[in-house]
Amino acid sequence: MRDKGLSRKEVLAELRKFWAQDLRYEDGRILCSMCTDPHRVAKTAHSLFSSSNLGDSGLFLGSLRLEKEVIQKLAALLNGKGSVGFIVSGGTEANLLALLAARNMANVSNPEVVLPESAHFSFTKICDLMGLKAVYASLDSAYRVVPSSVESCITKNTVAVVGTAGTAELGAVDPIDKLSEIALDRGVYLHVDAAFGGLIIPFLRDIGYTTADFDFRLEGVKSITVDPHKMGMTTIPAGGILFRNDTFLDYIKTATPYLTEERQYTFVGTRPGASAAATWTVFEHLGREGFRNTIRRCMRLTKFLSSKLEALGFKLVSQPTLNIVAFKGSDSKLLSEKLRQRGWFASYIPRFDCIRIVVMPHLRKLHLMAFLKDLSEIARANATNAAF
Ligand code: 0PR
Repeated sequence: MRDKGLSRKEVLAELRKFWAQDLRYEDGRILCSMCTDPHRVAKTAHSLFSSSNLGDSGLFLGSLRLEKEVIQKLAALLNGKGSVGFIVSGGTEANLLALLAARNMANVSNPEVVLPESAHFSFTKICDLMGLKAVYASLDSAYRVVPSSVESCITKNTVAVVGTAGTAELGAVDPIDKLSEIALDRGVYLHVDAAFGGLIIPFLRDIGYTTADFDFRLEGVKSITVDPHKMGMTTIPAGGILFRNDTFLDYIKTATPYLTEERQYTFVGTRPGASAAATWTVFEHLGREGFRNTIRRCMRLTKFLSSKLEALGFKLVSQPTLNIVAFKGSDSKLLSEKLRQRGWFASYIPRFDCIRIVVMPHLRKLHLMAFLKDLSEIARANATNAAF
């Protein structure tokens, strides 16, 4: 640290140099992210609550109320009448809290968790951290977990089954209704990772798409991850964990004897009230109507992109269920590198040897048209060496 500080003007000028090196969502080059430019009202709310710490919530009662209201709104969206939960650092922490509750409830000596092969990598971290053995169930031709495979993975050591409503790689939605039946039948905890899909699927139904149940309407579902910092258009960090009811909280609580609250339920101690405030503000400002409109637009663009890609001769890995398009060229890895050279950040997904584009709210049709133009130029330029 320098001995004598810079003036406000000087330091901010220095800071802007770093800022200039970051990509901007609004430039439309970020095609690989599940985060997006937060809504303007979220940024305002975030800065207003920048000093609030929900880790000592007795000091920040307004923030605590905002968190409770946000959780109630999410619970209503996910049909959870008595649901309780927290705004946490992200999907990783939310999934961690769910498996912590499940493991502590089951209290077996060699705990195992049944995961779809498509489960997010956060579960790898969680299993490592918690000493859980991951047992992987296979996928069907649409990349959804096969219920009979899940069933055959369950043993007396299984503490939880996980299903995903909107996989990170393809946006696939597992048959949660079937998993719920299995979980009830075998007396196993079912957690749904709807980090991405949880703020999409409820609105898809409203705008005329047919979607299967994935939420607390299904008896077997004990907890759901749903992240406002993904399709909730709020500021980072804002993950969400919801439990079916408050009995689950007993299994994740930690005594905090000298704080204004006697216990904490989250993994992170000091945690931003700004996350709850920003999320509350977006929800109140946009309402269901605003979410429906945003999702309608993202889905239209998803359709536009996927049909243009097919017309260019690329193969879709699967028909998009959510606003994620995954496609293959004959050398997808090389193609993604060529795209990067032209300033496009699309993910290369090794598991499916494909390129993934997440059609987030910051993307406009003109961005996708520019992307398609570059893509077809790359494909044409390389047609002679049959790389694409
Ligand atoms: N579960 C699912 C289904 C997810 O998609 C993700 C993240 C998580 C859990 C973990 O959430 P956190 O990252 O909030 O802890 N999915 C994105 C992904 O892996 C995260 C992401 C976001 C990646 C923005 C890149 C990026 O630019 O693709």
